[in-house]
Amino acid sequence: MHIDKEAFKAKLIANVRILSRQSVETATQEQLYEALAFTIRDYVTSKWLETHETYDRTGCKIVCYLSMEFLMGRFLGNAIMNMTMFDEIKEVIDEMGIDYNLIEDAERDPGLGNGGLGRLAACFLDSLSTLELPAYGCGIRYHYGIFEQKIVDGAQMELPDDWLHNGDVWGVRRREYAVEVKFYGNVVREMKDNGEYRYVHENYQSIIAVPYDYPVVGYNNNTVNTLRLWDAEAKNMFDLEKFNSGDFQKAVEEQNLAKALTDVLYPADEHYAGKELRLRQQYFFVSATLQRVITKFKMKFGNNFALLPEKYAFQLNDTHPSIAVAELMRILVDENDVAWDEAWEITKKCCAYTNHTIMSEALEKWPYDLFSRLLPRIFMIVEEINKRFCNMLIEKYGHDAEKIRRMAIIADGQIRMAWLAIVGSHSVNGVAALHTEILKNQELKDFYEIYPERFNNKTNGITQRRWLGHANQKLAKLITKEIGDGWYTDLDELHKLEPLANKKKFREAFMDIKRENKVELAQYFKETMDIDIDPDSIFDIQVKRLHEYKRQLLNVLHIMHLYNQLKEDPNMDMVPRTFIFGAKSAAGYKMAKLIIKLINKVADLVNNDPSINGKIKVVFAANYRVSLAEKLIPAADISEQISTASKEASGTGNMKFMLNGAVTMGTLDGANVEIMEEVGEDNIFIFGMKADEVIDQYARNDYNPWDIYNMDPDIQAVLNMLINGTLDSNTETFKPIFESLLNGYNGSRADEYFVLKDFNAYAKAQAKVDAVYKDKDKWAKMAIMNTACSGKFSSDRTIKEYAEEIWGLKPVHVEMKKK
Ligand code: 26V
Repeated sequence: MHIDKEAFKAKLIANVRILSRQSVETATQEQLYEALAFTIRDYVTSKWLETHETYDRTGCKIVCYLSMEFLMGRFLGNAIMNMTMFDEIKEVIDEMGIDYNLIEDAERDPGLGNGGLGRLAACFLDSLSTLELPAYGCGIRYHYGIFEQKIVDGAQMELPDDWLHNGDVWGVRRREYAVEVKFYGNVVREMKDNGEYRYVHENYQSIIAVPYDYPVVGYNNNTVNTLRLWDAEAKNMFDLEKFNSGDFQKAVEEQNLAKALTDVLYPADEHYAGKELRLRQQYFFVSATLQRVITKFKMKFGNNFALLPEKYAFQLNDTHPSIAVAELMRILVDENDVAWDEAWEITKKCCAYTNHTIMSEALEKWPYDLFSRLLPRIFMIVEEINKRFCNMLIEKYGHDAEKIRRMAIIADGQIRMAWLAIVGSHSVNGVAALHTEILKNQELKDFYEIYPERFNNKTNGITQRRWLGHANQKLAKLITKEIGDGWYTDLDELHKLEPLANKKKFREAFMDIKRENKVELAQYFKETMDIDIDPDSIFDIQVKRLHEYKRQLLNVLHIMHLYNQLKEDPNMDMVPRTFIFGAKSAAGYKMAKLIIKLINKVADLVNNDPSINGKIKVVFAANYRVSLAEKLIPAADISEQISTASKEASGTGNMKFMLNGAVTMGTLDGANVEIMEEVGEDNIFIFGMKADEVIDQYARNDYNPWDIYNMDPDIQAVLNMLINGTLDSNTETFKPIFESLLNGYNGSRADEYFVLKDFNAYAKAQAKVDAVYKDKDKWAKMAIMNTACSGKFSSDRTIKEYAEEIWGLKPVHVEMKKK
């Protein structure tokens, strides 16, 4: 988009003045950031208004992506890029003598998500806007996002993430769309005029849900969709009516209910704890979203609810918003007199469910009494859904009581949210081909048997705009110079780079950029941690949430093994390697925290031992988050994707690394399988057990890691370091890791994730990396092939599949009215 540079400059100067009473010369970086953001927001708003006018005028279908998490990353740079204003704005900023990068760096990450699931939601919104697909992201405006991580004496400390501290430049509070959400109380039955019954919720406590809208700017078009995040507010300081009628207690309770509700994101991914506050959060944003949708629907289309599935689709991001199934039924049946059967058909047509994990710890199962107390009417509706579903099962499998017990939505005093989501949706999808197969054949086998037509795969993707266009501007420029800028909206264009892998000049240019990115990262580590790393070493990076199944432990045990080898033979021939980790652990996940400590203690040992001649370095990059990922990923040579096969649903970091020319070291798990298909076996390092082997081995239950320990002196030496004082003078510190690998810990099986079983295969694959890297040309070709073959992993491809195969959603072009 072309801008009038002088007008822009004048606006920016004026905004610095208005917002901070400063001049450009005296303003702080934060103040300059705020002023620039406001200036950009002005341009965004014209498109935003036009987009919604177009949606209203055409009455087009809209998808609501319901998610507890949106890990958006910084807005400013992304908005500027997507508005295609970057070059001009950069010029203006340079002319004004301001350092553009420092301004971008002044924006705090809105960390409203834990990891993959939340970041996927953000990539999807970017693609939806870029593809001109009408969409809302619907979620919660947490006052505190994912905690800020500090490392103190090797251990993780959690600090609150006060991301709203300097205000909220991008959010627009929309008091006019506030809705009331009701909790607790009781339900009474009333006779309607026609002799039927209606259920009425009484004596409830209310919370007001107030939406804040954030713009989601499409790339090089006029579409600006909305991320709508709901905040909780108390109904009244003192609800006077209740106060006067003597219910002081309740007025105060409502105050308290509102206060905590949207305070903080639950920071434990893949671990369900059954906390009431979380269920409150879920119902709160789902109910607010659906109430608002139905109100708007009725304004446009009256009470013709049969039309609802043609106008709205609700995508459930995991089971977290699956209560939508029951809430939509409530709104249709109780509030709008739609008959049950008709409402049920509408609900199923509107809802679709995505599964993001097979880790059983993550399955949400709410205790019956907690659920029925908090949401008495919703509970009745779930009971009715369950009754009808079980009746259907009895008709089908009358003889098989065990199966019916397994499949019931309510059983063993619990409500199984995944089952509710499956039964109430027309689509159930996994997030990578392997994952979907495991769902169909193992985890959700019973449901696949009765609803085969509902199951489908949607392999995840990432947005190339943020993860190449913004994160790796040098590479983006080089690629555009060679093949044009079509890849911004059609990532398959990158295939045009394949023949260039054979051109020496291109290989040099490509690897020069990789080296520059490595130098920049090395500088960042020097400044923030005062550590020296060699940009000519192999940058081997594993960044993701810390979880045992992701096997950061395998990586660090291998580093200890390398260290032992170097101690034996300091002249061992190897390319120097820098191992970089970034990972947050759930605060209460002891083993994960201990693994963080282990990584840091190994870093202390290795980095401070002059006898190994700096051949290996270990860096734990604290507070891993989207903005840090944007610095790390472009500098990677090796991308570690080493989860126990069958456990990682997809992974999306793997795709970001591939796009940026890193070579994957991985197991055949999640989307790694498809990455190998795209890039070819020669351009990836694959090792270890296959998914079916893991599943079989687990079923046989005859694995004994002691056999490995006893037979393999290298592994024995490494494990002994955990308990012999090498890493920590207190020999008890890492004992739980030793125990978990050999005997099982806290009820888990010995080496539950097959770290020792895969160790040798991993070490061998790592040795191969070393050998291949020595051949500079060969490595460059591999790196280029990874970028060139990453087209499939654009979230644009993923979103097109959702739009066509699940939502029935068509693009709507937004035209700007002439001024
Ligand atoms: C579960 C829970 C349980 C209660 C506490 C808070 C909380 C937060 C998140 C979750 C579910 C996490 C599931 C998840 O993030 N799955 C990841 O989804 C990615 C996108 O599909 C996928 O690439 C990763 O492989 C998968 O682990």
